[in-house]
Amino acid sequence: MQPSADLLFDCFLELSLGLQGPQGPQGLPGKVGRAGLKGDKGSEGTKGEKGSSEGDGLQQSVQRMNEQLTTLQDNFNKYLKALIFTIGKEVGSKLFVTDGLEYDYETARRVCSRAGGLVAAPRTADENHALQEIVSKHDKRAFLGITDIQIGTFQYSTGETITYTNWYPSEPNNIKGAEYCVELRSDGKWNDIICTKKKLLICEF
Ligand code: GN1
Ligand code: CA
Repeated sequence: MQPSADLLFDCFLELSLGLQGPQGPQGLPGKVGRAGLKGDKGSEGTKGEKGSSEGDGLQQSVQRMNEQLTTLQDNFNKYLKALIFTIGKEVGSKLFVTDGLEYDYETARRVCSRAGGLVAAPRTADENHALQEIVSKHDKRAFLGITDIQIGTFQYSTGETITYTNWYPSEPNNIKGAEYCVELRSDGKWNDIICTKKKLLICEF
């Protein structure tokens, strides 16, 4: 898979810096006003700082900002690599992350939401494969962010009807009419399951 750390970095940067554009250049000085009446002699002022031309100052600021950006990008890439290596997978612009623990579906939803993500829901075979690798590594089946609690049709937690499936043969079988959630097995196949069972948490960001 082609890593998309650059894309994530762009998002990170945009969030860090806000959506405001860069500050514009300084305006031209105004016209010189008419001379006023002569005033009293003032007291002696404090000594000013050594002067430098405006152009030099601006160039130095840009250079400093470029150095800071390079450091920021290097650090971000390092943390992302460490994160993916230990607790997650990156597929396209999605990052799948687990805390290695098991929860019932409602708790899983709350935990992912509080972290700013969603319970992982694969929309492609590549995403499904990345999730399967996490499930295999932890040797625990995981909940997917897909349910048919609402209307009897499987939906993502966003409310959209699912567009990709990978059901195990004869699933979903809705045993006892009570299997409204979906688990991902270590073979990558899906099974509908009772939502109150505890399954591995994987969030997507
Ligand atoms: C069965 O055995 P297991 O956990 O792989 C069942 C599923 C049920 C599940 C409930 C073929 O799967 O449909 O959801 O138990 N599989 C079959 O725990 O009946
Ligand atoms: Ca089932």
